[in-house]
Amino acid sequence: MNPSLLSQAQLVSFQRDGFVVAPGLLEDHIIEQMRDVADDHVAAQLAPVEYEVDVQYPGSPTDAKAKGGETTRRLLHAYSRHEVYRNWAADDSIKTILQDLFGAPNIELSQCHHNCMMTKHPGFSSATLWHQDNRYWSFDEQNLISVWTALGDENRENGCLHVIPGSHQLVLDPGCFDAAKFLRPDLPTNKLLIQDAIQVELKRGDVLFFHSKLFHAAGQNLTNEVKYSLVYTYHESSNRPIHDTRSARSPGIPI
Ligand SMILES: O=C(O)CCC(=O)C(=O)O
Repeated sequence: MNPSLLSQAQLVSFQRDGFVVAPGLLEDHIIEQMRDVADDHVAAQLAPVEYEVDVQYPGSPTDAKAKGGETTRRLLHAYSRHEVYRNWAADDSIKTILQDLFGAPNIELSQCHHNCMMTKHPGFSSATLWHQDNRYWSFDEQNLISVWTALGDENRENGCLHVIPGSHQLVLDPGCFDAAKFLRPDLPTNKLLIQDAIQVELKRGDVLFFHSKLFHAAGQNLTNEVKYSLVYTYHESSNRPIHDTRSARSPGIPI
């Protein structure tokens, strides 16, 4: 393995909190290239795209014909979209940090989960309620890590992520969740849990690593600029997707 890019304290904080930020990992000229590609693909609505109207989260346009009905939410299959995205997915810095966080040498990118450019557009972006990413993911072990690269500053105003530190260790009863596996905000026990949330503000080029069981949420973009975040999910090569599930639809990419 390469020498670690995270300090021992950062590695410990990931185990404890379920997330860690590597500041300024991505160089500015690469960010510019990534943003240009995203701008082009949004303008062309280059498939596969998920629209705000598809998610029907709080704040989404009601239907495709409503104002803002063509607002993109995610440019899907980011890995296949452009070399600049592929290169970053397998960059040495990402690989080394993931090897440290998993404590294992062989890592794969899942093409089935995240693998997208998250876009949050002014005017029509929606909020995401509290959830764990692995609610619909099917692997031998619920031990995956998502890598969220900020292609611009992320803060409360433009809908940055909020997380509940340490919540990746929780085991909650099914009754804590609604039908879509979001935490029910009406339950007193959930309200207590959510009180511990913090916002994860990121600077352009920062990279957030977070565990697939970490509870997180995000707000709407209330600014005048689109927010772009490139998000990939990884697992140890020995942690296999369950046959015939969505997690097994496309092969993992060893990095
Ligand atoms: O930016 C957001 O709204 C959060 C997205 C998110 O949490 C997810 O896709 O799992």
